[in-house]
This record gives sequence, structure tokens and C-alpha cells, in this order.
Amino acid sequence: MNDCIFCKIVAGQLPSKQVFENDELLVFHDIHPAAPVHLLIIPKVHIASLVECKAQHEGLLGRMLLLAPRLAREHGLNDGFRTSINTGRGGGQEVFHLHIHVFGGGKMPHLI
Ligand code: D5M
Repeated sequence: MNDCIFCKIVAGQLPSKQVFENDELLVFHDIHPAAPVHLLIIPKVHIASLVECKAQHEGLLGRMLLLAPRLAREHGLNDGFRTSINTGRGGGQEVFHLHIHVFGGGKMPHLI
């Protein structure tokens, strides 16, 4: 997607503080951290949101989620961490490229 900022990060056209990369996933620090550690796990392929995910993405979604505890451990979140996926404008999504927030390490916004 030409106008997707996360696709531009994947393509190396925008800078990011990357902490993990493999053939299908990229992880980088959120530019507006909501906690001392705040990472975003994204697929390299453009998927706008969870709504656009199909059965074919089951494995990808599983691998994204399973990366979270490893990242948390590597970033010292030994006491726990939070994951969130905002979906659609009503769900607070601002960047329409699927991503899992992984954050922790201090005071975090209160959520239900
Ligand atoms: O969250 C989208 C998140 O993406 C939000 O926390 C800011 C972050 N963001 C936006 N632009 C960048 C760049 N360029 N680098 C790193 N992080 C970025 P959402 O779930 O869509 O509300």
C-alpha cells in the first residue's frame, strides 16, 4: 500500500527503531510510547486490520502473538506485559496496517 506508513517502514523508506525481523514479521518501538517499553509487532504483508484477516492468516496471527512473550522477556518485562490490537476507528485504530502493541514496564493507560 503506497500510503501506509508501516509498509514504508517495512520497505526501509521510513526509519524505525527495529528490535526483531524475520521473513514475515517486523518489530519496532512505538513512536509515541504509552509505557517504558512499547513495541509494535507487524506483518510485512499489508493487512489493514484484524477484520481483513482470513483463515489463511491463522498461522501468521499465531506467530505474531507467540512473539510477544519472547519480546517481553528480552526487554525485561519480567513482571508481565500487555498486548492489544486496536481494530477500526471505533476500536481506536490509527494506523491501518495490522499490529499488536506489546507494552509494559511501568504505569500504563487504564483499560478494562
Ligand atoms: O496505534 C498506532 C501506533 O503506531 C501508535 O501508538 C503510534 C504508532 N506509530 C505511528 N507512526 C509510527 C512510526 N513512524 N514509527 C513507530 N510507531 C508509529 P493504533 O493501534 O493504530 O492506534
